[in-house]
Amino acid sequence: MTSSVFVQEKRNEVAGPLHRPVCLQLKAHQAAIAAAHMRDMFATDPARFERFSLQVGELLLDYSKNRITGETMGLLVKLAEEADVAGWRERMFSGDKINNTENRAVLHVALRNRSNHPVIVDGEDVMPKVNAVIERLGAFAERVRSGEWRGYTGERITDIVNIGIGGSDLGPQMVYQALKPYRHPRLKMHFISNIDGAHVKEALEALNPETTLFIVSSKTFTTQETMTNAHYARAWFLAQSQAEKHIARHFVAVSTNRDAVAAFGIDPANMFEFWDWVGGRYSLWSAIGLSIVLAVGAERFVELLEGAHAMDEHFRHAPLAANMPVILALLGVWYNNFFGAESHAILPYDHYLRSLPAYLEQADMESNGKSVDRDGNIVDYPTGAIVWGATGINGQHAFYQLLHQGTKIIPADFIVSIESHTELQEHHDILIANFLAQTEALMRGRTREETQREMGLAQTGQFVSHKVFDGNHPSNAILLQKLTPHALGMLIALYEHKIFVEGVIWNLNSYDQWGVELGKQLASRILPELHADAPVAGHDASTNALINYYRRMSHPRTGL
Ligand code: G6Q
Repeated sequence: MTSSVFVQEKRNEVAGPLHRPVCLQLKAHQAAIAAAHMRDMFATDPARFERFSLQVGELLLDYSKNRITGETMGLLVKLAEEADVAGWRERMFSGDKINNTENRAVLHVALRNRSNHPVIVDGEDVMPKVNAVIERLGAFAERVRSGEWRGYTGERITDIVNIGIGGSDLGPQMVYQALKPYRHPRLKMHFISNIDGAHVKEALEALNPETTLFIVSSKTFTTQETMTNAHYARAWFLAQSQAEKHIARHFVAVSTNRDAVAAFGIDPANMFEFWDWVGGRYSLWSAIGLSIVLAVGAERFVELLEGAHAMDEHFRHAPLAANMPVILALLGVWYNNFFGAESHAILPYDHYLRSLPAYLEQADMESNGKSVDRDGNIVDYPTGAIVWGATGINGQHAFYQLLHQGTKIIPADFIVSIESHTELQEHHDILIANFLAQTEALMRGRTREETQREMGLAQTGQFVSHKVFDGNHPSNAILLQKLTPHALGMLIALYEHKIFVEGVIWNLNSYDQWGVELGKQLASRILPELHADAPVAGHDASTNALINYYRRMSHPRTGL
């Protein structure tokens, strides 16, 4: 049996969550409103903004520039009810093992459970150990920040290098960048993730081993890229310090794997732990956030946790129809499954949020980029969107052409802060004006008549069609009062829960990532073959030829 026949047979067995009666209603409703233009929806409903916007703490979500009506939202909320979003939400918060393929609870919410009510995993309340680690992180960071913690020659620490990848890199790096205005003035952060030697080499070139502290961040402490970079950093450090006893002052670890940390030579007293119920891409709230605590201090880190907790509370208790993460998720499903949208753009109008798109690419696509549902059935409906983006203002001068006049439907989130961290008010006003103009332009477009009138183009010969904007392109606007640790915590948690709700509706396990395994396995097979004596023949013709080409062509460099 070929695999494609197998897929076909499995498909036929599956009814799937997108075959619910409410989905048929949604399908019919989509067909009925597909041709409706948002500019008409606004024209006929002066209260559209009030109806389709929501404030939670210092976050305002305006979702009125979407191709929705009151009926759309009613049906989508019904879909959320039928998918039992409320039940799954409670299962997550109460520590049920909803990550079924790894038999794990999913409790990043416990890491920021500032109200401290017990969260039970395997009969044990995890809150005391969560709180103990937050205390330890804060105490350690304070010693480094105050200058009490010194390097082996008695110098203050000036540079901190986080070595990690994926979830052990993207979250802390994004948050550090976002909270730069709050950073310690004398501590510089560096993040090394890439196995390309250029990354570690370039980063260390500028550093002094006497004043550098390394955080080896790895949940498993077996990740090849991280461990290779960590061993290189260790050798770099020893080349100058000359004594293993000094490692303890310059290397700390964040991991769940105590034995591997000790084997690396890091004093287990300098290991900060977390637990298997924290997924990598949801781990910035855990000890993986040590670089954040070092940069902004324990107090600010707690404010970040408090912000996330505020969003957790909203998500847990607000009715589905007035629940910010649920609304974002339902809109995601609406475009993904009923309009055939393939991607979703994240467009921060905030220099400090420039790494948010990369962070959300992982958070979303590693969670919901799946074609098998939680029960092992192959799905017959689209799941996770392709998430992408960049800072909005730069995008305007680059890829926005396609958003405005391309043939694809690309729902987009526009994110901005009302108060800037700089005093450059003129810059900020221009930024805000562009933020507002873009969502307006995407929604309204510009008709042929308007184009001719506004541009003084009388005839079709003057490329009028090229200058017309169809509009009707959906967007959300998310406004933060200011990019504080609290607001950032809320924003990240908002997206985490959006991803969760979409996963529930698609009946996915959003918390495993089996799709990253095959490549790792093949790479470990190929690695020794790169320098094999005889030509390699065990792969397909392309892979064999490429390995052998590399063997031949890299000889001059390696001297073989
Ligand atoms: C995230 C993934 C993945 C992981 C990295 C690093 O959810 O699991 O990105 O974070 O592979 O893993 P370690 O922390 O174990 O080194």
